[in-house]
Amino acid sequence: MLKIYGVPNSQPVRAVVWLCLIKRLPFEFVMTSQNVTAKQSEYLVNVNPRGTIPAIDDDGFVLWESNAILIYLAEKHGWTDIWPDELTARARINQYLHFHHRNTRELVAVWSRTLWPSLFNVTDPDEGWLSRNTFPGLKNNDEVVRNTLEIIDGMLAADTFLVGSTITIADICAYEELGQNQAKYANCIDYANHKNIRRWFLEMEKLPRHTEAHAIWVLLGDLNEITGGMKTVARANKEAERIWAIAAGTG
Ligand SMILES: N[C@@H](CCC(=O)N[C@@H](CS)C(=O)NCC(=O)O)C(=O)O
Repeated sequence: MLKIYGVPNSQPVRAVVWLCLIKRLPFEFVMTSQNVTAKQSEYLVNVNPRGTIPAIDDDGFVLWESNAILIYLAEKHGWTDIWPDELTARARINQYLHFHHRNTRELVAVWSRTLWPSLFNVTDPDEGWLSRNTFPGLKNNDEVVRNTLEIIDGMLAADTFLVGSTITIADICAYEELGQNQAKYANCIDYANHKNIRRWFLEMEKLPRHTEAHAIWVLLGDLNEITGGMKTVARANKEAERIWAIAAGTG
């Protein structure tokens, strides 16, 4: 059976897991922390030399990098609804997937900077504390985040989804980074000026097993209010893992 390595609070891990849950593809989830398990030689040698999550082992075929995994699964199982075989549609999905890495993915710096001070009860952290303890992001992170939101809002003004009128891999990938920051979940990005993104959030919520796939968002809740150090995050990940196992039919 397909094995997926990762933790539920990882955005790219969730993209892979949610796709499998949407498609009812059975998988075994292997809890793998990015800082410990994924940096041990067993994982580095046998799974991913870069030591990141997600990675998969599909009956002996090992692959890492979330977007490569999404495409591999879609091609293997012939999911042409979310990975259309039409040349220009695929090209535009690929365009988004490449753009994602140094643009949308940078939103995680905002998420991380909101989470860590509240988790460790540090009020008024200075730049030094933030750069030592949180995901650093690009130097011009604020600008990258602002531009990214404008570009994505523009794409969603032109089309219902990021590429055309139906959901594709691009939406699943983007949603994990954007959706978690909403006021009702992590509460760390204000989407008031991005009405097309807000409309798209509601469309994405209608997809199968949205609730189960994103249980961690509710378990962690508002990142400004979290207390209890790393134990809180570990407990939430454990509970979200249990919910995934039930949804995948392995729990
Ligand atoms: N480009 C990678 C990014 C994966 C990634 O950044 N994963 C994080 C967890 S959310 C990680 O493993 N970080 C550990 C590290 O960078 O060493 C992908 O899409 O799979």
